Amino acid sequence: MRLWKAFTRCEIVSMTKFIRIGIADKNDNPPYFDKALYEAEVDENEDIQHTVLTVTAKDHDESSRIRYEITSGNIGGAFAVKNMTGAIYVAGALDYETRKRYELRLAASDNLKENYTTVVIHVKDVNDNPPVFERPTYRTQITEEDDRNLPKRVLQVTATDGDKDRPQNIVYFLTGQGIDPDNPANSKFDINRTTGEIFVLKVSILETFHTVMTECFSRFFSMKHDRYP
Ligand SMILES: [Ca+2]
Ligand SMILES: [Ca+2]
Ligand SMILES: [Ca+2]
Ligand SMILES: [Ca+2]
Repeated sequence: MRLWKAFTRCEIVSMTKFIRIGIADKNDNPPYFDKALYEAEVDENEDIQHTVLTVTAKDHDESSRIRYEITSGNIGGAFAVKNMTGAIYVAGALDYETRKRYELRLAASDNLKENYTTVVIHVKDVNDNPPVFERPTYRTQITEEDDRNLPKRVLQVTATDGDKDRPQNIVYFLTGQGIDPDNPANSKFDINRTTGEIFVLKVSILETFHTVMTECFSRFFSMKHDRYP
């Protein structure tokens, strides 16, 4: 009896030890892309730094930090990728008339293993070229006294446009001396807006402009516009 009491009064310190068993996430899975091919479009006049698309790779290893890199197809350094996020952005001047399509090879790496995908970027045409006359200067001569059969066709000008894949709807018009845009009936010359044919309407001005006109004729139609902006 005495022994039992002694035992219950005794303070028994119990110690429990926890042993933490961790499983380290080994980097044994390569990163992977959802698709083997991604496609995107970008206007040819898009600003530098504009993000075209973001391609994200996944990885079964929680600890894997994925980095992205363009490995081929980036002709002229037109694009770049943010290596932490996979955001592909415009890095150089694009020009639809020079190159309409880029096929980039994009790598995702977890420092040990890597995987690849293809990113096709289509450059979209923008009306970014002004029409250009086939000749910088057009010259013609008109007989001063010849006032028969007016209006008289004296010249035809032709312009072409570097935006070859869009309608070549070029509109011609005249500006300068002898042209009254507010009241065309007062103009000395007229031009066919679609064909570029130029007509003399009034011959009386020739006394004044005969010599000047041959030198400055091209200035009369130095302004030109596309019909489609
Ligand atoms: Ca991994
Ligand atoms: Ca262009
Ligand atoms: Ca263009
Ligand atoms: Ca154009």
